[in-house]
Parts: sequence; structure tokens; C-alpha cells
Amino acid sequence: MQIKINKSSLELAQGDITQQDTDAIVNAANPTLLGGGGVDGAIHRAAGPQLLEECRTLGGCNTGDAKITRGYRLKAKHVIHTVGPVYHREGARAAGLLASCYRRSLEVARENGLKSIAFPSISTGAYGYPVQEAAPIALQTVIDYLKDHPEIELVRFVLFDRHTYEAYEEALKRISAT
Ligand code: AR6
Repeated sequence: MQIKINKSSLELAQGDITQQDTDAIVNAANPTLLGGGGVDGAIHRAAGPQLLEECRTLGGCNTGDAKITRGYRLKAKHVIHTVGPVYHREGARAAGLLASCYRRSLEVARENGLKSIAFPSISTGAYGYPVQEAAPIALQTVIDYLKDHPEIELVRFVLFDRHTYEAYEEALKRISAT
């Protein structure tokens, strides 16, 4: 599924984010930025050991913030590492922190002159954020950003499994209808 926000595109795809050729891919990392399981593990495996070396120089990352590295062996030239909220730990703050992940990642992309970016579904795996709640927050935050920043030409959500893809599709249809 694809929609236009002025001249920018917002796409939903089912697949593996490590295979994307966007200027940057976003990693759903943890505060150490030193690797983990899920999409984080897949990105580090695909990028190679130099990614971890660069991550060691960054001094970690706060929940809701984002930091950029090179992409090494990935097709994407950059990785933007963001740290999503642990759903059950953050309570009422979770939604704001999740939105901040998407906003800060887009800000970092723009500051670095990047025009295309691929996101995974941040926090909806190990961090336990229900995807039906996370999808509308993710999509609305990106749509609001694209309305104000046409220099980002493409945002692609790369959803790993059918269930996650369908939750995003459902949420995007609902947003588009309003
Ligand atoms: N491409 C796209 N999406 C993927 C891929 C992939 N290759 N692999 C998994 N996903 P998670 P979180 C999906 O757990 O919830 C790590 O250990 C997955 O199916 O990767 O933010 C970090 O180091 C799910 O839909 O991230 C942290 O400790 C989504 O990515 C912690 O997990 C997010 O699941 C972060 O947890």
C-alpha cells in the first residue's frame, strides 16, 4: 500500500529491512546500542562487525532518541538507531516516547541530507507494544512530519510478518479515510 503526502511517498511493505536500498534503515535498538535480538540482531549480522565498532563510540542512546551510523555492508548507506519504549515499563509515557522515536529518526535523516528511510515496527517485538496501538502512532507521526518536511521523499515501513503488515494497513486505511 502507498499514499502520497504532498510530493512525498509513504509505503507499507512486508519483508526484511536489512535488504532495503533506502538512504537509511532504522534499527529498533536498546539503550546500549551494542546489539541484541530481533531486527537489531538482523541488522548487525547483515552490516558486519564494523557497525558494532562504530556503535561503541556513541555512548548509548536514550529511549525516544536516535543516533546515526554508516551502513557498512548494507545496501543502505546509513543506519539510524532508535530506542523504543518497553511497553509495560513506561505506562502512560509509552505513546509519546514511541512517537518521539519516529520523529527523532526523521530529524536525524533530514539533518544528514537523506531523502529516503525505511522503518521497522519499533517496540512491537521484544518490547511488547501491542501492534494495534503502535501502528496508528507510527503512521500519524510520520504523516505529520512529511507534511512539514517535503525534503524527505520516501518513508517505507518494512513489516516483517503478515500480522504486523495487516495491522499497519488497517491503521493507514483508517487514517486515510479521515
Ligand atoms: N526486518 C524487519 N522487521 C523485523 C526484522 C527484519 N529483519 N526482524 C524482526 N523484525 P524487535 P523491539 C520485526 O523485537 O520490540 C532487540 O533485542 C519484529 O517481527 O526487533 O523494539 C533490541 O536490542 C517486530 O515486528 O524490536 C532491544 O533489546 C519488530 O521488528 C529490543 O529487541 C520489532 O521487534 C527491542 O525490541
